[in-house]
Amino acid sequence: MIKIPTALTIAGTDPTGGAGIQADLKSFQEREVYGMSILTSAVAQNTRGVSDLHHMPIGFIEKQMQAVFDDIPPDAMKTGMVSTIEMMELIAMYVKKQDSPYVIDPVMVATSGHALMEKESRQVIRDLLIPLATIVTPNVPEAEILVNFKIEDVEDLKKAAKVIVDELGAAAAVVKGGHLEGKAVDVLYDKQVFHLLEAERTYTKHTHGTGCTFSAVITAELAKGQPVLDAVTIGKQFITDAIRYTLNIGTGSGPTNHWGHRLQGLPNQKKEE
Ligand code: PXL
Repeated sequence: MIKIPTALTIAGTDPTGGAGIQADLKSFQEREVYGMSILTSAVAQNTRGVSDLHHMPIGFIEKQMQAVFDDIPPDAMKTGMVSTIEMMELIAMYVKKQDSPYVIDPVMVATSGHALMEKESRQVIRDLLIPLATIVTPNVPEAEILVNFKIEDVEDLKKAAKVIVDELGAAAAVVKGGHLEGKAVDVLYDKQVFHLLEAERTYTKHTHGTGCTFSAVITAELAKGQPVLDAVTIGKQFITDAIRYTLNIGTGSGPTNHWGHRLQGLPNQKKEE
């Protein structure tokens, strides 16, 4: 019997399906990894913005964690929207008990400007969760909060990735340059080498959930046993296609196309050794 890789997302919801847990599960599925999800917060939002949110009681999040880990321990996991300090403490406890890869998408503020992480939690994600990460995947505004300096060009992306790894203790970081001008360049640093991942930029407003999708694909590939560089390279190709083959859904910043990669023929299987 072939062992099916499994991946878990711990995150918030997007009822319009483009971001959060919904984007993660679609991405796991597209990469042929069995997807599981634990809900941290229910978010009332659409492509125009967030109107309300409710955090799950901490005891209930713990019950969900027990349900998954007692039955189907994931081959890799990711966290997205984790708003409160107590949620972070709970997640840290579970991550420390297992040795599968752990991806952090340090979701802080929605594109619409709505805070998805409480301000007091910023220090705690830095101190408690980031040292446990296989890879952290911040965009420019998130990286600026984590490293405390302004990021304006590729050199700054490199500096930020180095601080996240060498000073904050993650095993690797990919700082995404999507918010900067020009080519869409991301910088991956794994304590040894900087890798620059470049793609042609698609000019579109439909970028809702790009961060969730990118980090979910990385998680799926790590679940298959792919090395970090390969996982990030596949993630970059996947999100580039998802943005390029836009769906044009919604009246605001619409979702990306989770099957865009199929239109490009990206291989879905783990590479031959
Ligand atoms: O893409 C960041 C993000 C993550 N998780 C949830 C979100 C968003 C952005 O809107 O709503 C639940």
